[in-house]
Amino acid sequence: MKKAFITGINGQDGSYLAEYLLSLGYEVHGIIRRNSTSENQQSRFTEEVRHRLNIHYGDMLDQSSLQKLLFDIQPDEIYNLAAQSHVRISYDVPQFTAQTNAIGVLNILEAYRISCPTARFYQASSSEMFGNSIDDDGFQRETTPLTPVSPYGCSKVFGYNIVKNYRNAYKLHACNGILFNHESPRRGSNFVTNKVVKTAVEIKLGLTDKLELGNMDSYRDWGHSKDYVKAMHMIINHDKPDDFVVSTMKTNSVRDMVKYVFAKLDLNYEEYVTQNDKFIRPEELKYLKGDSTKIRSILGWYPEYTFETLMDDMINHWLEKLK
Ligand code: F7E
Repeated sequence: MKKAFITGINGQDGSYLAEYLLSLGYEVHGIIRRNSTSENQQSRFTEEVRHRLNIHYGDMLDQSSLQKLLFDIQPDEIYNLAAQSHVRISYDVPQFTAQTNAIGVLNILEAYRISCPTARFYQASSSEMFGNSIDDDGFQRETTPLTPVSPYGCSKVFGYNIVKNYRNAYKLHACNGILFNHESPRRGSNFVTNKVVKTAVEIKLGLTDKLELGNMDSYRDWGHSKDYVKAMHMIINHDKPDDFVVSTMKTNSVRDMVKYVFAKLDLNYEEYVTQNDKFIRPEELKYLKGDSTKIRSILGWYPEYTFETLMDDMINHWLEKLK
């Protein structure tokens, strides 16, 4: 039985990945941080799944806990998904973001190098690292320059680079997935997709009558988290440690997304949506469209969900939950 160790196991991706690896027969371990409200700590899992997981207390900022856990567990695969993952909030807590997303990666790499160097390592790198770099054909890909435009993006560039450095310097099987935006019903509702879908359903059900957003003219390449955790597993299981972009190769603006969701609910978005400057970022990343030809041709990964079926899945989830 293969053993996996997941940081960020209770996040959107961590929870789907844990369920996917359990379905493949893995023994799954993960760390959670100690919070005073313990009921929220494994909230994305059903009772049944929770009983099949091995959850430990740990923290990306506490290298000794990571080193001891990796030594005791001796995992075959380590997935580093833990992060302060909200881009706008990275302006509110820039140092915490850098500690967790940059130094945290170094902490777990050191723990891995010392405790279980024959394991394989996956780092959750992000399209936010590209900032406003776009290749001439309108895509970002593995070779596009990294010019981050947020504390979050800057912290992720460090994580990406230190993984490559450790791969080359210590001959570790360490790889990066450069994932474009990926969403699901489990997405936190302060990210734009779930905020829009949840509020639109609330409007439909008469529970609220307005939706305040920031910049509606930025473009994102949105896929489904369920597809993207399968890409993580393929990347770590490839013979050669390497870096891959994961994306749908399509882009939509926030406005396109809002229009689609409101129209699905027979609502005219213009009657409900206003702009509130508090959701505008000090510097905006305007446009993302990922070229995932490399992972498609080398590993045979393809997304099953489209932008539309992703949004439909989220709409159905909230309709069922709020009705
Ligand atoms: O914003 C605009 C906002 O917060 C998307 C994370 O998973 O993907 C995610 O980062 C866009 C931005 O995601 C609101 O300005 C407008 O242009 O959903 P988001 P993100 O910043 O792209 C990358 C790949 C990651 O790695 C990150 O961890 O939507 N927008 N109005 C808004 N965004 C939010 N959150 N709230 C609004 O009211």
